[in-house]
Amino acid sequence: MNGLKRGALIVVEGVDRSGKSTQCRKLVESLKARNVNAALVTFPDRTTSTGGLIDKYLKQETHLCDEAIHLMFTANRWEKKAEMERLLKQGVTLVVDRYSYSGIVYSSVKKNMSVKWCQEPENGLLKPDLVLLLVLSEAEMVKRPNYGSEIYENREMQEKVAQAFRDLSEREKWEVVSADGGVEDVHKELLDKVIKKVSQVGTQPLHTLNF
Ligand code: NYM
Ligand code: MG
Repeated sequence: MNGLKRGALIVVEGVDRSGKSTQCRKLVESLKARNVNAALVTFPDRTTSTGGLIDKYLKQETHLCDEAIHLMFTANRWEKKAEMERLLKQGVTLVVDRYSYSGIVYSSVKKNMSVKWCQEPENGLLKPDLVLLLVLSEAEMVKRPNYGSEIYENREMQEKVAQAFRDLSEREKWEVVSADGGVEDVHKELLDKVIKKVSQVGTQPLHTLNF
């Protein structure tokens, strides 16, 4: 890599309303303030052609069968792979708000698609250097009842998703961070882990997902 240090691929996962988007924005700001070249990536990216369809599906303005929408979410990540790889190799650390794990978890809790089936099309995408899972306690989940009107935003689905994320985090040995605390406390804990990772990956090769 000509001595140039690459950026780190950092993924933040969790249920809806766990504070991911706020935390991802703050991570990018804090990294930049420390002169770490960083950028935010959000999935689904609703601005691309697949993203437009995903947006309509989530808002329940169009119907797609479970298998088709699963593959749309995956295609939405494939569309961004080359650009993400280019940025990482240029030394930009990417903070990613949801990734393949959201894809696998939200789809596989529907029961008609196995985890194995859901994982398959994710293979070959860039492998994160660090996955941070934001978890809400049962008590805190009850305090945040104001889901929006998108398709998966209901208690039953979110509880299944939360459990599936916990199972995956144990298998994959992720960093699990409580999202119950105040925004600044959660931010501090995340930033600490991210900064450590950024300093470690410099000359390490990028890998791809291989479930
Ligand atoms: N979602 C997100 C999926 O079902 N599969 C995926 O691959 C991704 C990236 O989209 N309820 C779901 C989870 C969310 C919804 O995401 C919209 P967000 O981060 O709430 O905008
Ligand atoms: Mg949401």
